[in-house]
Amino acid sequence: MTKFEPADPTTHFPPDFVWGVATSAFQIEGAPTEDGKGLSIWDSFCRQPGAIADHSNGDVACDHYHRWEADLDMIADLGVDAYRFSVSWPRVRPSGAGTWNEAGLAFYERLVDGLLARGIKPYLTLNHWDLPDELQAGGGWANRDTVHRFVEYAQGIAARLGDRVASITTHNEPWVMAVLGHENGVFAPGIKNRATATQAAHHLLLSHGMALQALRAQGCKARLGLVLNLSPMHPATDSDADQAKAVLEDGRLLRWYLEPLFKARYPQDVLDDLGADGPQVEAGDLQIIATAMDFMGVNYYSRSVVSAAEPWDVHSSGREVTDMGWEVYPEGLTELLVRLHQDYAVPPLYVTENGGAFKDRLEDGRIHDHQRTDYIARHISAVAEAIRQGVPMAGYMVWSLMDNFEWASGYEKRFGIVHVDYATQQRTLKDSALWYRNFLQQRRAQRRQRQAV
Ligand code: IFM
Repeated sequence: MTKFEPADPTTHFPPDFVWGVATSAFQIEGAPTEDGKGLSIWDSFCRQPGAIADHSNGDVACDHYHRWEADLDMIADLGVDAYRFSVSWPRVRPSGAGTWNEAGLAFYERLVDGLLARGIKPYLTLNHWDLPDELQAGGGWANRDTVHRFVEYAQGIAARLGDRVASITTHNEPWVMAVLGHENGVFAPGIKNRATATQAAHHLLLSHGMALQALRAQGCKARLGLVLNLSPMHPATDSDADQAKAVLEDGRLLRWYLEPLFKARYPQDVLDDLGADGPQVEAGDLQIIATAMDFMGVNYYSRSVVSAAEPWDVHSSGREVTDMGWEVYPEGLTELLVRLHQDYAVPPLYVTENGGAFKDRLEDGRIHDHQRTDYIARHISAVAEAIRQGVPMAGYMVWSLMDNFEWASGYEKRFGIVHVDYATQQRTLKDSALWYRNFLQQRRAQRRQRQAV
């Protein structure tokens, strides 16, 4: 049973508010070399001993490359307005440069047309982390050339699909690619160097701004934006040390991206902290990064609690946590959205990812995932509260449509509202999916009633 009743779906959300579900290419597609696809940095990273908790890889994942039609029927059955997915860059341009792969392009064309035929808006992401491996051999995101290869890729996809997709997101979560991929080395490409990470972050932002300008110049009709992973940073205590640490961490996760995007500058406190590890920025880069977006996506899962001494132990705090060990903290989503609205000239905002990994049990063909349902309902209410406080919210998307390859955690963590049996590839709607479908049905019914009065 849901512990927390969500906000009234009709009164709190604008009529054109978009409800969706989200996935990404590497996490669901499989078929890593089929029909001419090239390898990505994640294909290679999975082969590094110890990189993935359960020693798995994306070779099969949810086999979506072969099951896409049934998956689209399943999405339509949920009654959502939109499906957020990503294009695999090495599937459409195997080396990241040079020849395009027609079979790969045709796959995404079928996917987009299939969504439209089912009345679902396609929300396309260009880069959800699976950089072509050959570009990594040349330095990847740390090399400024990759910026230009990305712009070419964006132009090619927009020329092919830009007339049919509702939106194009350049990058999903640049912080994750830069910091987890290049500083901590726990994600592909597995580099551990802070200066490399900072340079990669700058090139990701630069390529975003350049792509926006290039796509607008070619007359792309889709709405253009970027998706950031953001969390409020709370000091563990009132001590000066904890508060100072929280400000710096806020700089590294939030302001490092928000300040260049909306104020054409990097935050000085973070630059000071980076010292010689700061990025090489050429004249004009920051103005390009600050190119106006049509929308921005926020991926929210939890807050961060920061301590200058010991890392804060969420488990001994008594707070509810997900299977990822992330605190369930819906009020942080309202806090974050209100802050974005107050501190920056943000365009319409989407929550482009929100959801929880929990240990699911299949019982008599059902998955009673009350915690996930509760998590989603409470976060939807947090969005409603942000709207009430004046934040220009445009949509909300559950992460994820279905269980999938959760990066370094492999298949051990399940985020889906649809259960995937990886042995048989059978999909089963969890109770959270049934709840979401019912919530959306109610919203439609109530809207019809109001219109009739
Ligand atoms: O699975 C990921 C997704 O690819 C990016 N955002 C966070 C999710 C959960 O970890």
